[in-house]
Amino acid sequence: MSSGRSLTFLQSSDWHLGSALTGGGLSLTPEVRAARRDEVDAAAERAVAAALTCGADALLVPGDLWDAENVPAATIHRLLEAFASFAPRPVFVAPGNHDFAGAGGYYDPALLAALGMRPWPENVVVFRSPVWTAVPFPGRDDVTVVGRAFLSPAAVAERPLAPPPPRPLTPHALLLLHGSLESYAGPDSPRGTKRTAPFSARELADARFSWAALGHHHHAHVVTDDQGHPRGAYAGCPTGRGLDEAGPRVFLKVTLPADAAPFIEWIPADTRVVRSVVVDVSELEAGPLAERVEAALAQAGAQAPDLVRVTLTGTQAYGARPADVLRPLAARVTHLTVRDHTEPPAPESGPRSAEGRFSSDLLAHRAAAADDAQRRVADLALRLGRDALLGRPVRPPEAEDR
Ligand SMILES: [Mn+2]
Repeated sequence: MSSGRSLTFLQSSDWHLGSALTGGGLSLTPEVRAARRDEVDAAAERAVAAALTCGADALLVPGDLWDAENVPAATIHRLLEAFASFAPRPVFVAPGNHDFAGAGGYYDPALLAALGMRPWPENVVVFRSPVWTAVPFPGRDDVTVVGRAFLSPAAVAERPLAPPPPRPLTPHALLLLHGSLESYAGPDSPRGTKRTAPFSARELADARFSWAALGHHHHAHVVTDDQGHPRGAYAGCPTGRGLDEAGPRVFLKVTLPADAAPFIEWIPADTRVVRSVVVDVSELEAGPLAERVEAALAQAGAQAPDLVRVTLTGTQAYGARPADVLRPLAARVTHLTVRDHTEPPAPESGPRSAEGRFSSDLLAHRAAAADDAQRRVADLALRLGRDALLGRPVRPPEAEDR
């Protein structure tokens, strides 16, 4: 099946436009959260710009374009305008479990008309049926695209590739699939309710498509066959929304040569990186503690635009005040939250002093704690109680986003 022509496309999915960004473990301030929401909502614009820049023939979007049914119409308008700006090049969309294509949703032309919104652009092909459907690629009779839609947010137990849809006879055959690769091992790997429409790497290779654009999981992951050739990939979500989406975010530029294996290039998709940095600060006083954390940030590659959570571990030197001494470091990045998971230091005084008895009581309490939360309460009581007993200022720590 020699095609004689190569095909290049950009792949991206799981934009989750309209995400609230209220969780994620970063304790974002209202200002940073608002800025980040706007960046999440700009994913389609960034994807289209990247596709144009790299000369892609098409944009493939295998699902979860928006986060929930109730995202604002303005967010969808922005998406439709971005897609329209890619015309006449085609965009192929396979709705996922978040942006499911049920009646009365944003994929329904009747809803857009009823809201007085612009229609879906003519260059966008949306797979609106839950049944595998094959469509031609405008202007390329050597390419066929196959996809399907989720019609509800409910987890799907059936295996979408057992059996697979028929492999079109054109030289290039693209598959858009939103579902859980069973061997995916990212931080959001398939378990519980996140697993939907499961399939194996073997099933994917056996379907014999030229390429499978995969959506659902949020970290980039390439699926290879027994020969080590890439057969498909998750591009992952292009805008890190929390610590489960830490690390660089990418769009995939995929080239299908006429007669060779697919070729993948990783295109930066985000202007910021969400980072989790863990630092052992055992026995470090104020100055050295700040230096240690600063060095850890530098080693992690933290840059000014980044959103960072630092977790302190080890034993905390008495009176180290990490929250205070680390405050100046916040200026190094756009957002810094510090989580103090240090253990209390050994008691300073003998058991005869009030402080010594207080400490050994609290340490016993801590040892008997049923869970982490109780242990943290005991740690805090110990720290604050000692300050009170010794006549030092008692300052409670900052609230944590858990
Ligand atoms: Mn998703």
